[in-house]
Amino acid sequence: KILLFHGGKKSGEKIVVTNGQEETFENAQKTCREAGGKLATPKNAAENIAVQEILQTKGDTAKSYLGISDIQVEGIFKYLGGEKISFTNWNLGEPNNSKDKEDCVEIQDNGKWNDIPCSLLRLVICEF
Ligand code: GN1
Ligand code: CA
Ligand code: CA
Repeated sequence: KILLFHGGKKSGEKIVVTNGQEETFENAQKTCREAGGKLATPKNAAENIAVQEILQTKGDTAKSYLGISDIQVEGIFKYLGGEKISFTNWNLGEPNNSKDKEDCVEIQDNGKWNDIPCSLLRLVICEF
């Protein structure tokens, strides 16, 4: 397989890396899947920090999608595999489903999460 990613961060058994591109949720999900991974899905504080550290290397208040959404049932956030989420790091006041159309989750360079529309462009960070 061609090496598409570099500069990754290891946390336990997971490696998180970016391809440096900004994509919609659907396309970012596809990019990660085609590379043999999935969208970054931090399940504890250490994994969340690994993603945060990648964002900090990008500067310019970079943000990326997580592999989490409430597309199926409004207000119930689930992993891409369908289970309810077990770890969260929401910013104060989030998730707020602003304008009734925020079903995807971004992580900001302070490590905090915010729900946003899935159509926005965000840095692709995958986990392997
Ligand atoms: C942003 O721009 P505004 O205030 O309508 C953000 C929401 C946050 C909110 C927090 C697209 O909404 O997700 O909950 O700030 N929207 C976007 O105040 O980033
Ligand atoms: Ca929502
Ligand atoms: Ca929000």
